[in-house]
Amino acid sequence: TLTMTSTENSKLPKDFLFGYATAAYQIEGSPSAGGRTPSIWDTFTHQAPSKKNIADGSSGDVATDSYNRWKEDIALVNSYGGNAYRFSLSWSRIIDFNGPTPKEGERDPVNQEGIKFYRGIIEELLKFGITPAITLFHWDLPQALQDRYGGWLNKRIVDDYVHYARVCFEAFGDVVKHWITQNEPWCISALGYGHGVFAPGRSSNRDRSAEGDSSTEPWIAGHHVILTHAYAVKLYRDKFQPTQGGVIGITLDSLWYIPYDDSPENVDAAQRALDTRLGWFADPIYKGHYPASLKAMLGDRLPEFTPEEVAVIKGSSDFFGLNTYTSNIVKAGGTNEFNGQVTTTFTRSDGIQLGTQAIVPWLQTYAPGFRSLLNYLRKTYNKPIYITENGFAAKGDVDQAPEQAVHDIDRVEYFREYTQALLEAVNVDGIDIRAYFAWSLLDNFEWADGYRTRFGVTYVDYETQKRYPKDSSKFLKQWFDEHGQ
Ligand code: GBH
Repeated sequence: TLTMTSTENSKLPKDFLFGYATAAYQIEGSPSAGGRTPSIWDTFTHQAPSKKNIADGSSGDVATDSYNRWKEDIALVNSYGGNAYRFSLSWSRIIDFNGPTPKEGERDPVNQEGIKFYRGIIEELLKFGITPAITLFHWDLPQALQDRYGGWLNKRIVDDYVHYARVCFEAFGDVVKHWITQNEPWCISALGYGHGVFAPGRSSNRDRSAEGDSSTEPWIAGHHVILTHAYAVKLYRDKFQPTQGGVIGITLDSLWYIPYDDSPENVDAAQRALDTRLGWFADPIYKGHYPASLKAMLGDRLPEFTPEEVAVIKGSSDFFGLNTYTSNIVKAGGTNEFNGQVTTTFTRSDGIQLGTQAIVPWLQTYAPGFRSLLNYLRKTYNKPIYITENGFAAKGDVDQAPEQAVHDIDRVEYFREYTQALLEAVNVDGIDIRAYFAWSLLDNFEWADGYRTRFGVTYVDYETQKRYPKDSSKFLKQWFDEHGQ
């Protein structure tokens, strides 16, 4: 592999967006403030502790209290050299679900307090010259929509989602020029409806959930996520893009998959893993159809798009939004359909670990896989790439006083290697990459893991809500100072 030697060759493109990412439910807290109604994550986190939905029994009720401390958070983005901030909007703050189910042809009203809240954040960002990149949906589905018709399992969600998107484009589109419709549909579908470890926690395989049919529901939920994305994009392109001039697309999550050895079955298995994690959503959106391997695995359990829907879905993303954290080594065999019926490991055929282990079992540092994935995306989908999340949960983060925890050596090492791979992807491989957001601005509510797993470049003391910049924030600032232009 080529590596770079000269520094002139290691610049990022002009207008590159560099910054930090968060998501509403993971940071805001204040679940009943300003007319907000519950989301499925409020419900899921508040279910009986015996269900063990959340490892430490916690919830996002307080989180990093960013509903009140958002000014301080934005000042952090600025002090860490960010010229962009990716955050998500809470659907349950923006649309008012306090009233009765609307009659046919009517919609739930807009909650002006929610609009005001996010308008404040956006204007504060603009004061600092920080570009807002908005995720419309990062998993916190309004509970009302779950109760009315089963949320993602019902196609009625398309109208509700498009209504919500329209309200956001109208309220913020004069100043917001970067829109992400959906965050990681694989997680919504496979973890919410397959493994049942994320809200709404439906699974036929999971002992603590009696409800749900994991052989069909994840594929239906995923199908509807694609449709909501595509119809919101159509609305934006028809009614807003011509005057507002922004870009809109989707964020998918993927790992890089490395065959265990060069046997044809393991090479095939790695491709199938990629088809299932990434192609499930990327192929319809960028090519207009599901991957053949997914169809072969699922038969008529995989829903079909009508020709009119295909026309809306195909090409419905202005960019490729990528969240990526790690790589897996893949062997053929296994029953888990959500990873393409393969088995995955971090242990190479020579017995050596792929990289440095994070505190979570699913994550090891392996930057060459990041560069390979970027090359695969260019080859397969050929769109400008926005890296909307990338980060690490270091072992040293836990059970330490903040003064020690801020020296996050493993996270600095992770970012050093991944940002170097990014520079090589841009300058050596010539890939069109336009954004990089580190996950995350702050330690925050890490979904089913609760608060013990910390992904922040800022340490948060959950007793005092005091923020402490970690060494990784200094590393990233310096990196962008050096390579941005
Ligand atoms: C991202 O998901 C999310 O967008 C973000 O909100 C989150 O905080 C961040 O990652 C860090 O995790 O796959 O069953 O072993 C990344 C994909 C999906 C990886 C859930 C970890 C754990 C459960 N993540 N997965 S499982």
